[in-house]
Amino acid sequence: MLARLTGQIGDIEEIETTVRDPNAPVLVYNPTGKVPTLVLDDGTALSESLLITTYLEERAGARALNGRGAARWDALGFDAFVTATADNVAWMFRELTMKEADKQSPTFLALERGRAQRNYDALAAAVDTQLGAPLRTGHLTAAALFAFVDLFLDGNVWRKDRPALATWYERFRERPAFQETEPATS
Ligand SMILES: N[C@@H](CCC(=O)N[C@@H](CS)C(=O)NCC(=O)O)C(=O)O
Repeated sequence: MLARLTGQIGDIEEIETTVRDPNAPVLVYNPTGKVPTLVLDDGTALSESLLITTYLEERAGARALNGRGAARWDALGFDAFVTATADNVAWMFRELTMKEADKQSPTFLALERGRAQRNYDALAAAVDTQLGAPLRTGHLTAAALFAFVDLFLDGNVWRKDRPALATWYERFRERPAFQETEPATS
């Protein structure tokens, strides 16, 4: 999304890959097998979304979203919070999908569900602050988080009692950059 929104997508070759697969094409570049991975012209492989978006932001120059100085740190701090929320949700997803029901840890799931609810509350409060501000990278991360929860978990878990947050996401989904990168539903 960021490459599209900052006019850099034409400079990037997009390569489809599988994940959690010993033959995944991404393993040629990144031993973790994680997506996204951004490979630079000199072969340097960047892993972790926040690092990749920080690189693209620097490369975008005047088209960068996060501003400069204190505004940039505010935007990056918010993005890092949303990124951590997405990582926590991904742990929960793995516990639920990669273990038999009787092997799952109720303690772990209760802790992660509590953490997710706190973070969704903070995101709902941010509709009037960071999410309400001009477009910045944390908005992209939040939209990706909600798309993931809707697709793989239960969208009601973050929408319930948070109508302004749900409306924020519906508006974001109208962006072509979101629609062109939306995860496949089948
Ligand atoms: N913290 C990472 C998370 C990346 C991540 O977990 N991506 C998933 C997307 S499906 C993945 O590549 N999973 C493959 C695996 O767990 O082996 C980021 O922000 O880039």
